[in-house]
Amino acid sequence: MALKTLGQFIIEKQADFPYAKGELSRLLRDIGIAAKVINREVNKAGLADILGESGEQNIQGEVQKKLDVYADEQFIEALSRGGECCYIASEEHEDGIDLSVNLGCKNGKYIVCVDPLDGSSNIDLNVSVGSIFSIYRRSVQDGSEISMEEVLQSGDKQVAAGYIIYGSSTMLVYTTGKGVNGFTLDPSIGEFCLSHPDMKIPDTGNIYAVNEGNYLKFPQYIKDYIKYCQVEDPASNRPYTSRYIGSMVADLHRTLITGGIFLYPETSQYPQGKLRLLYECNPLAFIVEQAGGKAISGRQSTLTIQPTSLHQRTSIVIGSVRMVETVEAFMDGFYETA
Ligand code: P6P
Repeated sequence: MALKTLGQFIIEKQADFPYAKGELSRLLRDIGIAAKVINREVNKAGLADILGESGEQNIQGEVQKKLDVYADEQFIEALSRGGECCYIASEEHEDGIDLSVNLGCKNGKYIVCVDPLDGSSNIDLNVSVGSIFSIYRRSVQDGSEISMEEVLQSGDKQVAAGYIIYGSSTMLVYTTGKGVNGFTLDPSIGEFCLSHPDMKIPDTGNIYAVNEGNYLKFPQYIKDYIKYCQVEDPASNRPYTSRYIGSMVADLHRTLITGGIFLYPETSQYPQGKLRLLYECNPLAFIVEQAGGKAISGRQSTLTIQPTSLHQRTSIVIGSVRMVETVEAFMDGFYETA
């Protein structure tokens, strides 16, 4: 396959959008730039003095690793400079960042929700971590001050979403609503190159990913489903394999490629679920559904949830469509307790 860079691909696909004037293309390229800069630091975290904790706490009450802060700064820097984005909702900031006050971003048409470095508690363990982004268009395009209802749009209104996984290789995977494509960073030329065109998630699989340490806190239908995964039934390829990395981007990337299911259900500790809707679950749900999979939060499709706050949490069951449907069947009590 001839080498095709992310930049070339974005321009080529711009034709998919008859009214595109290149703003979204530039925005995606700005994100790619931030990803390359973050990748450089993540890859040498063990060496540079940016390992370890910055001492401050982010709004999640988690001690911020310096790389969290660094990654957040890179996205803000790249998006401010690019001028296409007028507002950023970041996991690292309690309030959103209104860029429209910057002259260059005043007419930015896009809102970006970002988890600059998800799974960062794994940084010191050399486990793969990731950045996750979600892009919306402003509902008004008159350069007026942005309102919260423009920011709090449901996931099915996303115009684009993606993630970067900093792993054994660094990949950027994204969708603009017309399929999912994956790009691998070639460090020798400093470019993301198309390596996984038109990604599709298998409609079933035999890997389930859940933090089983929460087992006793799960609702009964989840406990029943987990037992179902462990019961011997060669006809349905069970028992499944359990894989849980604790870094959502890494777990979802594996699920997208091999098929399988990832569950972070509501628990007694997190009755709304733990994971964040705007910059973890919505972008990953958009990608997985664009690749032919499914994502639900309780009985609702994750992408239809109407957000009410920037950092709200949700439960999520996401992955191969037939496996998610089996969980729905357990929810509806169609299965005997295993
Ligand atoms: P737990 C990382 O902190 C994160 O937000 C996701 O990347 C990951 O899937 C989840 O939390 C892990 O949570 O409670 O299983 O450690």
